[in-house]
Amino acid sequence: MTDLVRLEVEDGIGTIRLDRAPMNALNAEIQHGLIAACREAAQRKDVAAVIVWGGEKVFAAGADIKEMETMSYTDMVDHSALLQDFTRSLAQLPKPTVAAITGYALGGGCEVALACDFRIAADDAVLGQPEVSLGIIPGAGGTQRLARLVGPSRAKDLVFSGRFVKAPEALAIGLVDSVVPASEVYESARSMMARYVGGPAYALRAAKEAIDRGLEVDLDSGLEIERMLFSALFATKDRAIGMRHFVEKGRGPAPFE
Ligand code: CO8
Repeated sequence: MTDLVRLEVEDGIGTIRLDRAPMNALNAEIQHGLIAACREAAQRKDVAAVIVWGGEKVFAAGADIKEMETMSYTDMVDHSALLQDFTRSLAQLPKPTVAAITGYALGGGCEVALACDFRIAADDAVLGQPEVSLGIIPGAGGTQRLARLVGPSRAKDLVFSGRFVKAPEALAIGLVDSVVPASEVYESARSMMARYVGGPAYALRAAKEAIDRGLEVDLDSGLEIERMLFSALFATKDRAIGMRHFVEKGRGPAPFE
């Protein structure tokens, strides 16, 4: 793993820390690093949930424009799969994830946030997909995940204009889930993820997969995905313990009681 992306684990929560001053510009090294960090977070039993965090000042100001500037079409044909793989590895991480957004989350930075399950933003955060101003479009899932999250017309407004969106508007349109004082972003993300530590990991994983895969298919196919995952959970200890606890005590076990 690169020093530019670290997985730090404490009390069951993994923090994927982007660390490339001054703006966490997402170069190829950071993209590979994020994939490796997601793989490690997915595999480690002591990680129940994941925060993506760029530090106190900035989440990420996008792909490294200086690295991209000299790339040709054929370079990008090879590289563009990596752009999508690194956000996909986050989107498919089989544990709850949250982006803790301070400062700028632009371009690829906004796309990293979009690949998380939830987004908590600082009150002075700024999000956006400004790629058109560079003569390109979002390339790490932004045209797809943004439209699914905020709807096609809002996504088109943001992508066509490339305008910067301040935290209150981001909250109003559903681009972020909550806005908190800048100094509290990381702690808010920790409190949110702490709910899942010690929880029924397979049920959470199945719930995430059913919702995310279901959104990509017609209703009947989605219901079939749900049915298979629902049935599979009857093979887990969590299911046996949870139901026994309810039958004996009249309620589900901690932490969801
Ligand atoms: N890439 C490379 N360097 C950057 C980037 C970037 N995205 N953003 C900022 N920097 C550098 C600046 O060049 C500057 O470097 P230096 O000190 O050497 O001159 C340093 O960071 C500080 O930046 P500023 O002086 O510009 O700081 P300001 O506070 O004045 O402005 C902004 C901050 C508004 C964030 C401004 O830097 C900016 O607009 N940055 C570019 C934002 C942008 O266009 N992002 C989209 C990039 S394209 C993209 O993400 C494509 C997505 C496709 C796939 C994604 C895969 C990862």
